Amino acid sequence: MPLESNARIAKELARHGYNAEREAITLLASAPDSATAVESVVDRAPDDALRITSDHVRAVTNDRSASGTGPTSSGPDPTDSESDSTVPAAESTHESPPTRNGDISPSEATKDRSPVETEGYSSTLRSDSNRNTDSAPHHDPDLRELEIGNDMTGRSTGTGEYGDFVRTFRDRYERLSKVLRGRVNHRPAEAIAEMPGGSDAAMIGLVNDVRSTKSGHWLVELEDTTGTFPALVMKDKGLADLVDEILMDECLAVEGTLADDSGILFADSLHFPDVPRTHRTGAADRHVQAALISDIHVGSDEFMADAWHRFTDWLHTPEAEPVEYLLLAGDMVEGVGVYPNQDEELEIVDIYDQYEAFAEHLKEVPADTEIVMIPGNHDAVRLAEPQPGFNDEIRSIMDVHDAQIVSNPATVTVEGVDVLMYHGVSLDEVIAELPEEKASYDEPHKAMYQLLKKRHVAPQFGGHTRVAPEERDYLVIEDVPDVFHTGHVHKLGWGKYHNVLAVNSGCWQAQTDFQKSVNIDPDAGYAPILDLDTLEMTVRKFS
Ligand code: D5M
Ligand code: FE
Ligand code: ZN
Repeated sequence: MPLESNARIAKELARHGYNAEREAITLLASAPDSATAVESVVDRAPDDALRITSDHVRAVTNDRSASGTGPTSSGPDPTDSESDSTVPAAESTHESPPTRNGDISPSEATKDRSPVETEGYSSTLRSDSNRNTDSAPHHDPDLRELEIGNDMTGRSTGTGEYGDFVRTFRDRYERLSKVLRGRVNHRPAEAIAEMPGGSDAAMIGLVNDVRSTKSGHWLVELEDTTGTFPALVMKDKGLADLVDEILMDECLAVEGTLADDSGILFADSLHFPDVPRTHRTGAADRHVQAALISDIHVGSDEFMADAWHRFTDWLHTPEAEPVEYLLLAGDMVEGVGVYPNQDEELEIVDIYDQYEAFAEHLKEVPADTEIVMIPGNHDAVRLAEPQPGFNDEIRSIMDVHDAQIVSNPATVTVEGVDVLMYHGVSLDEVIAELPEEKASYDEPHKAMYQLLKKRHVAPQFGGHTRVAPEERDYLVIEDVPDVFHTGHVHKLGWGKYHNVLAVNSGCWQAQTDFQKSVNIDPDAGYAPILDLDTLEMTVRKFS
């Protein structure tokens, strides 16, 4: 069996513990005798090399004259045969142009059309890699730009004391009220109570309480740094739709008229911090792409290894050449003790072994891919958000790829495109609390719109989403991102909200028993591919 594909060569090198540059693999694939070339490279790579570079390959191939032509059938690898049956047969060299999705409406994205633009890959790998040997654009690391923002790894100061909570909420209030200040002429709660009855007044505060009254109106109590003040939203004001969206502890502005005794504000309007409709997005100044994925769940019985291999195989094809970035939004491994009875569905029971296995899977990704990852609720870091980007022990296990490992949430600016990465635990809460049409598992991106509207990734405190107090509220969305990337709910969905592309990236884990019991049908084995120059998306299916 020849080593006839780039992907197979990558896998073979990974089996020997090596990562490889894409160019190195292309060179190996085009060697007259790929199998022998791979063997020689492995034999002769320096002991301390973690990745095979094109120089390593040239050192070997230049030693040998081009004595043979065409692929040879030597170098069988019995351990490698498993993946054969899972790779779609390569039948034609025709590459269908990926369909682009521009302004995708949310319903189009997940309901009215299949989200899948291209199935697997369709190119004949061997001939493509030959053809590409000379023309393959070299990845020039100098063209890359990747900057991390809002990373709190190593900066946790909270001790869980009362004062820490006060500081976090003050910071939330400060930064989000700033967003609202230009829109309403607000006064502190204390001052509003002193204003004459019947005055027009506005307040910005964190939602302290929201409940409906017997007569069908709503009482919304806001809190600022001076105190609390109640607002009454009458049912005939046409604000029901907005009231439906209110979550506890989020920052909100209310405008209205004070009652005669100045004890309550009759609301005329409600304002969320929101994203301006005029938000202008950044763009890369060359054609380059990022794969946005999450929820790999290595270690679970349901981890879809075959789909993962197909994905990483594809990354080695010429078609995936522009995919220079891989953004991973958490749940790298299945973890242990995350949910009741989870141990019954574990293939790997030790958390460190799970990360070792994950690292092996990561090695299949081309070595020159820039990787950024944040943790999720299944990962081995504290559950409370913001979650720091792993301890040194776990980092060293995952350190096969020079990945940037940062906190959840964090922002990544990739060649001018600001991507907000957040695992997404609060999406469960948004979906549970808001009406179906505003947020559902079938349209996870709509729940993401709500977080953008609130300019906070996890507004509610004390509920399903654990929040850790810190010196500042790292969960505030201070700067409007161009792309918002989450996972967690294991559903694929994307769409644009005020020019911001929201993408929930599905998973690599088939349906678990729990998911079956609650009718969650996961979208597993998809990779959304984002054009960083146009912000258009293509979703590829590997399952
Ligand atoms: O969660 C994947 C999705 O499934 C997310 O929406 C939560 C939900 N989920 C999964 N297992 C459970 C249990 N046992 N209880 C409650 N909700 C659950 P992930 O955390 O990525 O596995
Ligand atoms: Fe998950
Ligand atoms: Zn999760």
